[in-house]
Amino acid sequence: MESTGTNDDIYGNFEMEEVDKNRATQRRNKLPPKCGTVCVGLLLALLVVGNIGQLVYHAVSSTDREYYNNQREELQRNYEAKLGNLSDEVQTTHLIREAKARELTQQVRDIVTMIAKGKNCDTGWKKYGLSCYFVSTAKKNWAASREDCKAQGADLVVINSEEEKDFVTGLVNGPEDWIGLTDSAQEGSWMWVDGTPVTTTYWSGGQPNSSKGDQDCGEMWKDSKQKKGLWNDEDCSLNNTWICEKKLTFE
Ligand SMILES: [Ca+2]
Ligand SMILES: [Ca+2]
Ligand SMILES: [Ca+2]
Repeated sequence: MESTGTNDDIYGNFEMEEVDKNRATQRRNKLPPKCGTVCVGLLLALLVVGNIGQLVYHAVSSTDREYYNNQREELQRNYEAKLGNLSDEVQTTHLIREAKARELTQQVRDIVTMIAKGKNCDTGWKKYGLSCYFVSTAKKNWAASREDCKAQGADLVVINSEEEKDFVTGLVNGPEDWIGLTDSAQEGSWMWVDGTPVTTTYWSGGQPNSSKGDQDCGEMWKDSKQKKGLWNDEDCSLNNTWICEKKLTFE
C-alpha cells in the first residue's frame, strides 16, 4: 500500500509538471507571432514619423522667418520712404521760406528806393541813383579829405559800378581827385573805405605802381582824354581835391 501511495505521488508530481509545461507552452503560444520584427518595424515607423515632424517643424520655422523678414524689410522700406518724403517736405518748406524772405527783402528795398528817389540832395551835392556826391574845390591830403566827407555825413566815394564810375568821372574837378580807395592796411590789397574789397578796377595803364614805394591812396585822373576817370595810386600826403558820396536814406 505504501509503495502504491508512493507511486501515486510520483505519478501525481509527474502529471503536475506536465500540466505546468503545457500551461507555459500555451502562454508562449498566446504571444503575437514574430513580435521582434513587428516591434522593430514600429520603432522604425516612429523614427520616420519623428523625422518628418522635425522636417515639418523646420519648414514651418523657415517659412515664418521668411515671412517676418519680408515684413521687416517692407516696414524698413516704408520707413525710409516716409523719411525721404519728410525730408523733401522740410527741404521744400525751407526753400519756400527762403524765396518768401527774398521776395519780402526785395519789396522792402523797392519801397526804400521809391522813397529815396523822391528825396533831393543837399545844396552843392549832385544826385545819382540813391547817392549824393560832393566835389571839393579845396585841396587836402587823403585822410583829411576823408574827414571832411565824414563831417558831412558822407565818405570818400566808393565806385560800385561802371555807370557810377562814368557819372563820377563827369564830376572830377582834377587834375586828381581822391576817392575812397586805399591799400594802406596791406600793400597791394586795395580796399574801399566801406570795407568792401575792390573787385572791378579802372587803373590807368601801369598803375598801381607804388612809385617810390609809398603810394597807398587812390585817385581819379582828369589830365587827358585817355586817362580821364582812370585810377592811380598816389602818395597819401599830397593835397588833392576829393569826391564824397552820401547815400540817400528815407528817414
Ligand atoms: Ca557808390
Ligand atoms: Ca601801395
Ligand atoms: Ca601810381
